[in-house]
Order: sequence, then structure tokens, then C-alpha cells
Amino acid sequence: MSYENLCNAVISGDDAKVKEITQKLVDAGSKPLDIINQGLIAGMDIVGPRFKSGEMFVPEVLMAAKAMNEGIEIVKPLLGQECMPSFGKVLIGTVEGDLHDIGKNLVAMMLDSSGFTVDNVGVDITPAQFVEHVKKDNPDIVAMSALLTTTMNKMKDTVEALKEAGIRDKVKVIIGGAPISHKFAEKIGADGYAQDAASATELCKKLLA
Ligand code: B1M
Repeated sequence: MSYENLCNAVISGDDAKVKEITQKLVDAGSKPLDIINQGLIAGMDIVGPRFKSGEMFVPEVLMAAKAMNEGIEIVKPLLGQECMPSFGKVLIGTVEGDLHDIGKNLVAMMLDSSGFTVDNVGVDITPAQFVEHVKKDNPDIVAMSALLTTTMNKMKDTVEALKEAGIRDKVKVIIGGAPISHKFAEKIGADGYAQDAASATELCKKLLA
């Protein structure tokens, strides 16, 4: 059993195989962090670009992320002093008035499986609620999703609310969702726009580098 086998099992979303290989690597004395980085996360690192290029579709990505999480669950208790690596903390939610969460959850899952700490605060999040979460949870990045043209302006309101609360400079703000564009992100003063889950992960890594 090798890290490559594990990586391939993640890519094919085969959670039974991921569990089996992860356990065998643990039993063989592999380091938990090596299993995570060279097997589990390595698999998601391939899934991201494949999803972006259209080689993989939403259900396959969700299966891969689920499979990866099964492996993480086995390894997590063994980490002991070795801390889970984290690129940073991302607070993610769908804006006020908007209940669409499939894409937002996909972005959250991809970030989580790429090594970010993710605080997924749900849907219909008002600007004031985003501000409260930022104050309470101290994220590095606020990620907002909107699927409706009628709710996308809530992203602007949230940026304004962060400014009014005096905490805009403490966080990076990224936005995404079907009606969103680079131009809109610039217009409302966000730090970035991502078209899909893989790009969102790349963008977060870039913003925190
Ligand atoms: Co709604 N809906 N919906 N809907 N829905 C759309 C968005 C719509 C385009 C359908 C249509 O008319 N053709 C349309 C919006 C039109 C517009 O505003 N221009 C629409 C409408 C009108 C509505 C209602 C108003 C319908 C009604 O009740 N009359 C209503 C609104 C409810 C509300 O939110 N208040 C409504 C309700 C619903 C359901 C509840 C039935 C359901 C949502 C279920 C759920 O999410 N739990 C639903 C669905 C499923 C859709 C469609 C069919 C699919 C959306 C989806 O999940 N796509 C959608 C039509 C469509 O897109 N074909 C539609 C798959 C998902 C993986 O993609 O969300 O785009 P997506 O996410 C992508 C990227 O956008 C990006 O990454 C993801 C992965 O690549 N991304 C980010 C998303 N968030 C990101 C954040 C980032 C970065 C990237 O960084 C922060």
C-alpha cells in the first residue's frame, strides 16, 4: 500500500478503499501527517484542477471530498503533538436572502480538504451576522456566495458593514457564485473573485501567501 494508491482512491471517491489503505499505512507505521499530505490532500490537489477543467463533475468531487474525510477521521486521533497543518481560517456563508448552498458547500469542502480551517456559517447570512462572526471567530478570509442577482448586492453591504465595524482591514474578502464576476468584485471592494471551488482554494492560498 502506497501514498499513490491512497491518492488514487481519493480521486475515485472510493471511501471504503481510502479507509482500508489509510488503516494499512497507519498499521505499517507511516506518519499521520505524511498520510494526510502525501495521500489524502495530494488526491484532492488533483481533483481540484480536474474539476476546474471539466474532467470531473460535482458528484465526483463531493465523493472525493467525502472519501478524503473518511481517511482524515482515521488519522486525526493519531496526530497527537503533530498539529493538522492549516493554511489559515476561512469563514464562508451564503449572503442574506439567498438559500443556495450546494456550490458554497463544495467550496467549503474543497478548502477544508486542501488544509484550510473552515467555518461554514450557512445560508441567509446578513451583513451584521458576518460582522459578528468575524469578531467572534477571527478568520483570515471571509468568503461569500450568492446565486441570485437579487442578493448579490448583499456582498457589497457586507463589505460596507465590515468597514463600518472597523474590521475590514483584518480580513481578506472573496466572493463567488454564478452571477458574480471579477468586475463586480472590484466594484464592491472585495479582495478577489473565484469562479469555482478549485479557483477559490487557489485564491485563498494566494491571498494568504
Ligand atoms: Co435556485 N435559482 N432558486 N434553487 N437554482 C438558480 C440560481 C437560477 C439560475 C435558476 C434559473 O432560473 N435558471 C435562478 C436565479 C436567477 C437569477 O437570479 N439570475 C434561481 C432562482 C430564481 C431561485 C428561486 C428564486 C426560485 C423561486 O422560488 N422562484 C429560489 C430562491 C430561494 C432563495 O435562495 N431565497 C430558488 C430556490 C432553489 C432551490 C431551493 C430549489 C435549490 C437550492 C438548493 C440548495 O442550494 N440547497 C435551487 C437550485 C438547486 C438552483 C440551480 C438549479 C442549481 C444551483 C446549484 O446548486 N448549482 C440554479 C440553476 C443553475 O445554476 N443551473 C438555480 C451547482 C453548484 C455546484 O454550482 O452554486 O454555481 P454553483 O457553485 C459553483 C460556482 O458558482 C462557485 O463554485 C461552485 C462550484 O464550482 N461558487 C463559488 C459558488 N459560491 C462560491 C463562493 C466562492 C467561490 C466560488 O467564494 C466565496
